[in-house]
Amino acid sequence: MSVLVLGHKNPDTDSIVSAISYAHVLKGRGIDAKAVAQGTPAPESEFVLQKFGLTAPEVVNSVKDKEIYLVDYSDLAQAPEDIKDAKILGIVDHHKLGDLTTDTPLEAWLQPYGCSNTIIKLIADYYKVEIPANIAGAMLCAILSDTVLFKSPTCTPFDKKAAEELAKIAGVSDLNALGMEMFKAKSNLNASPRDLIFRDFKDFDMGGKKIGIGQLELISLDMISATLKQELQDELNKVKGEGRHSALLVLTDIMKEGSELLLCSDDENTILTALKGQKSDKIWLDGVMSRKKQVVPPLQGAFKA
Ligand SMILES: [Mn+2]
Repeated sequence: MSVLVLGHKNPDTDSIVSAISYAHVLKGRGIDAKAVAQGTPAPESEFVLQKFGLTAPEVVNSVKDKEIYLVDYSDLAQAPEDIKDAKILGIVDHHKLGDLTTDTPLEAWLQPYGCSNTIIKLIADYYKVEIPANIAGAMLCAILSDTVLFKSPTCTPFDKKAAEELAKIAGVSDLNALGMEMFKAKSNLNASPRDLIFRDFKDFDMGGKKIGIGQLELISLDMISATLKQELQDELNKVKGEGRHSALLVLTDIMKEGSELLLCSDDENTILTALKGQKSDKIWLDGVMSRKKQVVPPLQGAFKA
């Protein structure tokens, strides 16, 4: 039986591609591994898979009695419901350390880099596993996506170096052009307000409060009409009502390098203070591009029990 390589819920490009690239590296190490995912690819990931001729990982919702490697998360809230009945063999991640625990020793590769695929490139180099051109191209896209074309404050020199090396393997010469093509695919708003909110959405436990944060990265926020914005706010209010203390939607403008915040919360003031946002006709967070580095940590701090 193959071991499974599995990213987080509401998979983004890094999560989908990490499963594929890490399964490849594990195979190179003699481990029979299979990439799976907790959902179908979003438009950006679909573009990446198609561009480099890769197949979407099979969707898996249960991991009971399976041996698994986790990529791009270590939070229980991001894992399948029955993860406690699985054997976790290893983790590759670049987020804050989550609340998963294991019964047995595991292999953990955690680094504060901009992308899980940057870490996977280092693991491939460490074990001298060659990366084929198509997987290298997808890994490059994951780095460009997670670091927002190297503009996010999460980006490190390791991400740039890995991206350059992967671009060489993939035969990509213009990283910026590839990135813009990918973000154009990502800026697809042709979905229901609910699907847009949940396209890249994560629930966090902050001092016992369930706080859900979605993010949409767009080439320009001018793409969002006043009507759509109102529909997103109405839907967000419903999402908050589904057992959450707060629901946030971070609308990131890639070119302006900042985000507009939509919010529904039992305690708006604490959130606005933590994020240094001011409520006027809209909440603009200048320079905020990264949920994991600029949104989650101040909120965790504000809601610490
Ligand atoms: Mn990631």
